[in-house]
Amino acid sequence: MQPRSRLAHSLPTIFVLALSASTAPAGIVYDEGIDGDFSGDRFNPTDLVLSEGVNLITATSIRDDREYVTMTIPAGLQLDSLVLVSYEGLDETAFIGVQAGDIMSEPPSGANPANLLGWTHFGPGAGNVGADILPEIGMGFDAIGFTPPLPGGDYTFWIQQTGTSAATYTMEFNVSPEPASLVLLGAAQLFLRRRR
Ligand SMILES: [Ca+2]
Repeated sequence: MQPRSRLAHSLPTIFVLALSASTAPAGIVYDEGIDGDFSGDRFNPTDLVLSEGVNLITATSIRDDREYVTMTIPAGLQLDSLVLVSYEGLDETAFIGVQAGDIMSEPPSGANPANLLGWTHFGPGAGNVGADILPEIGMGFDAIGFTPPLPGGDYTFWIQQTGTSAATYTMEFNVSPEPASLVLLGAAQLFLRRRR
């Protein structure tokens, strides 16, 4: 009788584990090797809608292959962190910038950082492989600047390796619901605005 009762006890545990695995939030996965090259047109970026959970992109950039990607963070969600998961390439430093909205107004050369929300360098040369680079982006020199998390909205990223050695990188965009207090505050403001 002993083995049978042990099985009976373990069944609910297995069920709960299976349930939590199937409902674990997960976001988009975009791999240039499978899904095609990201747009190189800053006025017509690739559009990705991030979901709650881990959103992964893998891309390769080299001189004249720039990546322009508009990340839409749906209302009620926020971008908590942007982790540089991996970086491969002989040129160990690449660039990432971000602007609010669905285009990148700034040209590849002669960009005005004052029009960017932020920017930073990334890769082994910048010493941030494995790190959350979102705070660094928010502190980009001469940019508008921000402190994470980034709230819901459209953000256009400009990512590039300007050197002649290709860089392949994977980045993780971690998205979670905005704290309930902020959602309630937003709802209260909307209510007050409508009453005026
Ligand atoms: Ca590319």
